[in-house]
Amino acid sequence: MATRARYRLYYWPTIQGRGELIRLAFEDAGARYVDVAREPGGMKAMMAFLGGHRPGLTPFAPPFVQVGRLVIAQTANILAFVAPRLGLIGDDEPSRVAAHQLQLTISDLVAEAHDTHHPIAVGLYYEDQKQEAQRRAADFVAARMPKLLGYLERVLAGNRAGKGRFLVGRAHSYVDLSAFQIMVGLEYAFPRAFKRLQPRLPLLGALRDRVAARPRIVAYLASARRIPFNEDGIFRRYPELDR
Ligand SMILES: N[C@@H](CCC(=O)N[C@@H](CS)C(=O)NCC(=O)O)C(=O)O
Repeated sequence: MATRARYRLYYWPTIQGRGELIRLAFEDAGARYVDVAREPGGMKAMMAFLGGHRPGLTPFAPPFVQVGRLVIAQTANILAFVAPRLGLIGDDEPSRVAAHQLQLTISDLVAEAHDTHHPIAVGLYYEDQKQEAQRRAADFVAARMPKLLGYLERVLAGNRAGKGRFLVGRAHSYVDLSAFQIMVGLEYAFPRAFKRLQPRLPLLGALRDRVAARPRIVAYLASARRIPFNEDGIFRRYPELDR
C-alpha cells in the first residue's frame, strides 16, 4: 500500500533507462511521486544535486530519489529502501535480502545490456564503437542473455512457495516489476534473439504477462508517463547487433 510520503525521482527525462525500474515501483504501488526532471526547471534541480549543491549525500549518477531529507542513489539501493514503504516486498529479512540479491543481478544484466552498444566508453557515441559493439553484442545474445534470463527462470521454477509465479516468496514484489522491464526491454532491443530464447523462458514470460495485466501497470503503460523505448536509453534497437 502506498504511504503518504511524497517521493521525488530524479532521472533523465527522455529515456526509460534505469529510472524506469523506480517508476514502475511507484506506479504499481500508486505512490505519490514527482518525476522531477520532466517538470519545468527539473533538469536544473537534478544537476544541482549531482553538482553537490544540495543537502544530503551527493549522488554520482541518476536515478536518485529524495524522500524527506534523504537523497538515495543506486537503483537497487533505492528499491530496497522504498519497496517496504510501498508494500512491494515482505516484512521478513529473508525476503528482503533475496529481493536485493536478485535486484543486484538485474542491475548486472542492465549494465551488460548497456555495454552492447557502449562496449568501450560511456562518453563516446555508439557510432564511434560500432565494431566493438558488434563483438560485444554477439556474445551477449549468444551467451550472457540466455545465462542471465535462464537464471531468473530457474529462480522462478525453484520458488515452490510461490508456485513459480513470483521471484521472491509467495507474493508480487518490486523484483517482479524489474523482471517485467528487462523482458520487454530485451525483446525491444534484440527481437530476433529474444524470439529464439523465449520458448526456454515459460515462467518468466508468464510473469511478464501477469505484470503487464496489473491494473495500475496497464494504466501507466497506456499513459504519457511511460516514455517509449528509443535509441538513447539502455535497451536500443540496432538490428546489426541482433544477429
Ligand atoms: N549503478 C548505478 C548506475 C547509474 C548510471 O549509470 N546512471 C546513468 C544513467 S542510467 C548515468 O546517468 N550515468 C552517468 C555517468 O555514469 O557518468 C545504478 O544502478 O543506478
